[in-house]
Amino acid sequence: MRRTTIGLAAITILVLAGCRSDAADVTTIPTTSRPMTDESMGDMDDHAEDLTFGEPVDASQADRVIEIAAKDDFTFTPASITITAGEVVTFRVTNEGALTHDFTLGDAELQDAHDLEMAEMAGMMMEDEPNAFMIESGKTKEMTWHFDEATELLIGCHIPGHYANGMKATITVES
Ligand SMILES: [Cu+2]
Repeated sequence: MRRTTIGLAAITILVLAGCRSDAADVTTIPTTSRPMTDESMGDMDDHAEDLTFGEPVDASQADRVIEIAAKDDFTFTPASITITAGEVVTFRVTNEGALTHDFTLGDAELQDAHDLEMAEMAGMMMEDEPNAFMIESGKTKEMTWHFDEATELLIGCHIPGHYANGMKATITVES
């Protein structure tokens, strides 16, 4: 019970404060690259409750890998991706620019909300979340996601100014 209470409190802080790293100190949000303990899975489930477009899963379950490049001209390459509902996809994202970029998976509403939060943080580094991470210049990070139903999603970069400059890619999940 105690862990559940702490988890809910952490989620509330995250929702109110966006991606503040001090909130993440309360409950470390796991990435798919970390080992899955019962506790980290529980926390991931708590946080993923708000996400309506599938769920993060372990990289070993991936049906395929999609390589994505993030660049300083505010583009993701490829700019559009088609996925079939039910697929598990690993996004392998390489920052080919000199700037830090962000990779956030979500629908348009989530992207808009996240962009406001990141603007308020004025470029602070944030902890990885199940559906979002920051990537430093030259680095590669992975996210593995189970897409469970047909929908229209976006990948967005929310380093202040980048999303407004068009740093996004579309994901069409077909039935
Ligand atoms: Cu960017």
